[in-house]
Amino acid sequence: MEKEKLLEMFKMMLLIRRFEERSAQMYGMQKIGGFCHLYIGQEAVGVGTVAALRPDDYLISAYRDHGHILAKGTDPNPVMAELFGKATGVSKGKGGSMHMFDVERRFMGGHGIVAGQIPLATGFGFAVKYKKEDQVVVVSFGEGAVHQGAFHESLNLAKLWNLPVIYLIENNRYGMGTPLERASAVWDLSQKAESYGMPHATVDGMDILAVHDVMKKAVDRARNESEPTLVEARTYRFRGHSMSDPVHSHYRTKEEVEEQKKQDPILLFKQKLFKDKILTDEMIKEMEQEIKKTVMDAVNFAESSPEPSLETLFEDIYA
Ligand SMILES: Cc1ncc(C[n+]2csc(CCOP(=O)(O)OP(=O)(O)O)c2C)c(N)n1
Repeated sequence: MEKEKLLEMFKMMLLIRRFEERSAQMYGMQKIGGFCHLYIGQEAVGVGTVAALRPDDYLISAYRDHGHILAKGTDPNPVMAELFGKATGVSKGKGGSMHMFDVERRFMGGHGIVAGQIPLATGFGFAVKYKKEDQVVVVSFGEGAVHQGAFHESLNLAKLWNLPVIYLIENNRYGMGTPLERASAVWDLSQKAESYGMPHATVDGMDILAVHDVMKKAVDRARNESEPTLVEARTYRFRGHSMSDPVHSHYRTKEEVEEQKKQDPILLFKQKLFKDKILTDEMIKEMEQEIKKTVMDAVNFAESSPEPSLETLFEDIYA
């Protein structure tokens, strides 16, 4: 991969991390309300995936979606404004953290119902094939979603009709406070694809280049052969399930979280880029300064934006 692309990927991971750290601070100051699930620790999965896509490919995710929309290239200003519930937000301030959306960049949400986005992705895949187009659809979801019927129905149809969809499990080991071992009879989740005769792969979700490689193969298979793939990325979330869940809750130990932080995907990628002499301390310093400004500009933009007006209360809703 070219040096520029590697640096771009590194910078995107850093932007997502700093954006979310600031969001957490704004949440604490009650500038952001409602549900808010941070992606901190999982950035390599989203950024590595998007790096394997074309801009016109589709990405759709669950409620832990800030990283996905930023990785897809959406301006941080309307993303932060959405968190603040402002009219200038990507969903006009009516969706909030869980319901980011950017049709232009083919980011199709932001979905609050566990596994709700999986059949939608299958539908996008069907539409692409029906219209004889060549985009690829990636749907990201947590390991908790694998036990929903919608996952199994989707995989069956995707293989039956050979749809260009990649089902991406972001296995961060916990569905809220429930570890995978307490929820799943099978721990090797990509095996689930075997029931449907679908190709599958498992990847270290803390290693952005490994994620990119596996996704690239799946993307090529989807685009060139119209064949779906199930990918399990093994990752970890460093923060609580949502802003209402403390980092060190009763379901995991402080030691476990600290141990996992040694595998911080940003740290690992940084070490690799240093070793390959692509990145220097000076460059990181410059990036950090630029990102800090980008994030603060987004906060100021959100802060100074208007609330959605009362007249728009019944717009953009189905009833
Ligand atoms: C259908 C449905 N059931 C329950 C919930 C409540 N809920 C929200 S998040 C969550 C855990 C999901 O875990 P996972 O899919 O692994 O994703 P993660 O939060 O780890 O990213 C649950 C049970 C919901 N939103 N939707």
